[in-house]
Amino acid sequence: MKIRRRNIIGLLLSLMLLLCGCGEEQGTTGAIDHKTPVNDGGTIVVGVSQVGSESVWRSANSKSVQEVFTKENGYYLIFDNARQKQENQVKAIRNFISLQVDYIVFSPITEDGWETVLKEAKDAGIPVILMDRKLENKYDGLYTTWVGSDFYGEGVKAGRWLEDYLGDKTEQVNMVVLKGTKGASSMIGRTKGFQDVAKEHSNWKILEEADADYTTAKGEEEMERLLKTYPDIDVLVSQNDDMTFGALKAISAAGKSTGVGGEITVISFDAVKRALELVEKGVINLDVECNPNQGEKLAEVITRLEKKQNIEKAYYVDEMIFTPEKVGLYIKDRTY
Ligand code: GYE
Repeated sequence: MKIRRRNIIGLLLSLMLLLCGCGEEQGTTGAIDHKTPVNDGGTIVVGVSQVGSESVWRSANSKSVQEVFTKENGYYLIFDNARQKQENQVKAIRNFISLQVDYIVFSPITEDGWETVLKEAKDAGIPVILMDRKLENKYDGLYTTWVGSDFYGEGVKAGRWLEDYLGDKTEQVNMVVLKGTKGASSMIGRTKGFQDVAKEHSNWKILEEADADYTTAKGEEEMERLLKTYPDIDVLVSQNDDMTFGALKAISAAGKSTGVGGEITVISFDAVKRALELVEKGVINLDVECNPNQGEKLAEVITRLEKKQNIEKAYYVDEMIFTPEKVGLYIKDRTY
């Protein structure tokens, strides 16, 4: 039988002590059932620190992890929802370290601000696997590997599609960008990727890039403000579907139309089912897919680490783009 750092019963006891009083409000203890006695037959204990539940994408990402790190698959999952607060993520990671989990998986809300806690994990000898968002390069020695999307590439895809869509149009094209969470690698990559294509076109004018934190409420609020500030918006680039849903509400409240044949061309990211349905209806012109199904890859990486096999520093998930012409083929199979 495999010797783990700590047997699971001891872990449960510590966990109860540590988390006692936190309760569901803190969003901790996702997959823990304190009442079930667990026998450690080589169970792999994984602590997952999730950013929050700010978007449909995020919920799908959490589900993908929870579906794979199950008792049946030989895992014991401690899942923590940080509710969009970096300090909650730091706290969760510290808990995982005290519990001597076998692996820490976490989606860093921002690219920076992890120095101390990641050093603590390293000193404790616990491998850290990043999920979804990345860290600044200076952290390269403090995590084992990363599983996620090519955010810069997603931004470029949006730009290249728009290039194609606008054809040889030479008049000025006015754009606004709704950006995701400040400091998040997905926001940084998508912004830069799109900007780099925009720079190649002297007639593309980015009027403003507004922070909207990946939420529907902020998307609506910011879009309402942008519409009042700039009466002539031609293109909206919204860095996730949730912000797009809010923005579409604001646009229709302002009496404007979007999508195919509409006044404002809409580019969105994530490609969740509800957004794909809007692509099919021609309300959204383009949705750049971001794949939240990262659980399987994470488990594969852990299996490799368990077998002491080589692993890469980064694993990219597959992604595509959706336009009204071909989206119909994909909608029914979309589970999120
Ligand atoms: O696009 C957004 C989520 O980091 C890729 O975070 C992720 C983004 C995703 O809240 O919907």
